[in-house]
Amino acid sequence: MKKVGIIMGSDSDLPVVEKAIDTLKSLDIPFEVHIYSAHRTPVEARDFSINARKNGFGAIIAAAGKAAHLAGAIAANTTIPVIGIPIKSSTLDGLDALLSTVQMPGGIPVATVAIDGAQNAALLAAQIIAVEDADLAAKLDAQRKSAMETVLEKNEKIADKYNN
Ligand code: RP5
Repeated sequence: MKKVGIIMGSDSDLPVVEKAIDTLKSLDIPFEVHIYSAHRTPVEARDFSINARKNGFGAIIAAAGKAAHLAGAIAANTTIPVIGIPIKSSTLDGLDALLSTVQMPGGIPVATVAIDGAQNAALLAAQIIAVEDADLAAKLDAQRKSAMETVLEKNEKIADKYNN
């Protein structure tokens, strides 16, 4: 199975990024985690992305806050799908990171999830890997079904409480 690369701009992003790690673990998807910054370690971020395909990655998650160029800088050097997580780590509550990540110019796509949306980033990476992996696709379908059943159980409880 292809690996997912998880890159964060700083170790201060880890509390959010851990949700992506946990989600990939729950699906038995192999991954690598690194701290590379578009601004503080641009050479390492570039080297990772240039070599990502030959190193067996099928999707890359890039999490960064503030002037969050990490996802775009990685996407500039690979055609492997890049998913950006804008991190809420500043006085602007993540809106700065959201706009920096989502507003990519034409030609270099970054799939941007919600501010601190680490779980969805991991699920989207899993769905990308699952295009060529039927077992993983079945696991994702089962997870969706279980989540749907949980909501329907809650619906029954709330209906019992208020609709009689
Ligand atoms: C960004 O700046 C990082 O991704 C982090 O969200 C933010 C703050 O980094 P630290 O100053 O906490 O290392 O590059």
